[in-house]
Amino acid sequence: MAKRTYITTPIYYASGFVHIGNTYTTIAADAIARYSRLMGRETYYLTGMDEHGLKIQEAAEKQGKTPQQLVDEVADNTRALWSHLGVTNDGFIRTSDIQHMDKVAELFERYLASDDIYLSEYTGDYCVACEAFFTKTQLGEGGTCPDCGKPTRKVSEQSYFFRLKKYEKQLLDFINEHPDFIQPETRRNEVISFIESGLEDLCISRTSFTWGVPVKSNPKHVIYVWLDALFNYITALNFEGQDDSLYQKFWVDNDNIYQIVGKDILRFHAVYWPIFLMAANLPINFKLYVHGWILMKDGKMSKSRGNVVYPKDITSRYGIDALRYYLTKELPIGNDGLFSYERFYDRYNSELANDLGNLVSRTISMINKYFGGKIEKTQVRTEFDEDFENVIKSSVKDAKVEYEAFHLQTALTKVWQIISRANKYIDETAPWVLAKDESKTEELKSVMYHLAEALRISASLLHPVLIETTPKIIEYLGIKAVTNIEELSYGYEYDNIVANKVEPLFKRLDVQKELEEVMAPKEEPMDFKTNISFEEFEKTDLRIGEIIDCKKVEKSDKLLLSSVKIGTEVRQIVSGIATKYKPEDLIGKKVLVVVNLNPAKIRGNLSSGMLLCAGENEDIQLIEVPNGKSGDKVK
Ligand code: ME8
Repeated sequence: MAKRTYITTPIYYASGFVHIGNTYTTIAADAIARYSRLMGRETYYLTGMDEHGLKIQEAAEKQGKTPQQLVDEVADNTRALWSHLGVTNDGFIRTSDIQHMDKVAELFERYLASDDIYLSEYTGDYCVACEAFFTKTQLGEGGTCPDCGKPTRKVSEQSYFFRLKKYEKQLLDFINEHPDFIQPETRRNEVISFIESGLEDLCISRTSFTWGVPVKSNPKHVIYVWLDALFNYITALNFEGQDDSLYQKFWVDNDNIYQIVGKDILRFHAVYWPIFLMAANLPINFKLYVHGWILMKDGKMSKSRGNVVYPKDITSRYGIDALRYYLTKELPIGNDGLFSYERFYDRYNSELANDLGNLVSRTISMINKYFGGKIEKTQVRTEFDEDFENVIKSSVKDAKVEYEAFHLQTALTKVWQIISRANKYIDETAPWVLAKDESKTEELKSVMYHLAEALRISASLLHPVLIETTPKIIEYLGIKAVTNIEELSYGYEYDNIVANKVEPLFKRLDVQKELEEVMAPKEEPMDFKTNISFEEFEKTDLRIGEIIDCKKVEKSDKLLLSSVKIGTEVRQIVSGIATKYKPEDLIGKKVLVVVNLNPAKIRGNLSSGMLLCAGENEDIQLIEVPNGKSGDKVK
């Protein structure tokens, strides 16, 4: 098949901002995409957002937003973050894209027609955090979710079901015939035993909330968020669209497809996804690469534990490459890794500042000092040169094999063999001693040449991960940017002068000082939105309104439904402020209202405007204008 690569990350829930865990997957996939392009392969890298489901509907309600407002905000934020981190995704799919939703709705009807989906009654337990159904036997202690440990909810409603059971044997056969379908092996074995324990038909629609893709032929049902989400991998390629060339090229006529997922969503990708494809007669050429978790010292990262680290916490102090390096170096194949600032500083100082940074600055300054910046090949060899060359050559080969297999940690280790060997080579050859003896000039030349080669080759291989540092190394060497590493052979002919001055690539950190500053209570950086023009601001119609009636929204802990008098008009407005305010406390208050927002339905109630508040959750404060006149404009 053709030389091309399709690489995907999971699409992240748009219920909140992504943290360094999701960032791991995105950066790791980016490294593969960049590697693949450097290997001369046509590459398509897809990431995106999972925007439907109860989890997002409830998160929006909690913040007094419509789900669409929330997902727009999170998608904008995430897109900007990926761009800040240098992520080279070609596509960014959002499941609220109409073209995606239409295709999912159509596929559902096809499954109905082929009798892969049938209507029945569901009674069971549902975990909103994982958007997953569980049978009694699967539940954890006290009816909790076996995956995340949170309480589940009893659900009893009419539902559509997908005939998973029917495909049990076909899936097992497929996995047995394709030994590299799920990697690493331990995950493959988990999947096999899960299937062998027997599949149950999957509840594939919900009627108790509305934020999702409605079933065309029965719109009171919304399609289960995982059926909706999994198809992103092909709707993003314009599957069955007018021009489906991307789909044909990257999904059909391609056997180099990396679907990268965390171990938490293995079952969805290794069982449901291939079965959905089998039932629709669509090709399964992909391989699943399953990685572990980045854990914190106190376990899983979670908002409730207050231990979440966001990418900008790191990049704002230490730069993008330090984060990209730490994350890719941290996760061993098949296991979990750890994030702690102590470990981060340790790696930063020893691997980036010492091993790599010092090698670069020592080498460039020696080439300047001894040869006026010129790097020359020579016939004379030192006794260490042969071993040195061999280490480089075999490390190049090995690093490439590891990259191909998505073993990023090992790929970096292989490159570090070159870096460590080069540092040792400096000690062995002692260039400062050779420099004192004129008869050793040719040997010294050879040493400089070999060190330059070590730098050029390491920088080329580190390109997929260290995106800001490696171009600097190449620039210091004074050679052309690296655009291809297919033929990365020893023996480059340098006909240039190296940079005459080198800035340290990574400044050594004072660990104690850093820890004190990082652990000090944080002032949140002001996350201002981008500027708008005065005309754009003027489009917002802000008025003073008086709350004349208020009650709780049924079956919701967070929402209040207010009648607000704005001049001569009375508007009904839903706000997510019930955790802070009782309805009776609000009556008579004069508040600020945005009156020209498009009306939205929140929990079945039409909301025609928005009450302005400051703060969030328990700290939320309505903005009051006690002496204002109802209906007055606010400018
Ligand atoms: O599961 N360490 O989205 P999600 C490493 N929407 N990786 C981590 C991580 C951690 N601590 N935390 C998260 C969903 N991840 C669904 C996916 S796909 C059709 C739908 C990464 O926002 C890891 O890749 O919960 C994990 O699988 C993914 O983020 C889960 O992201």
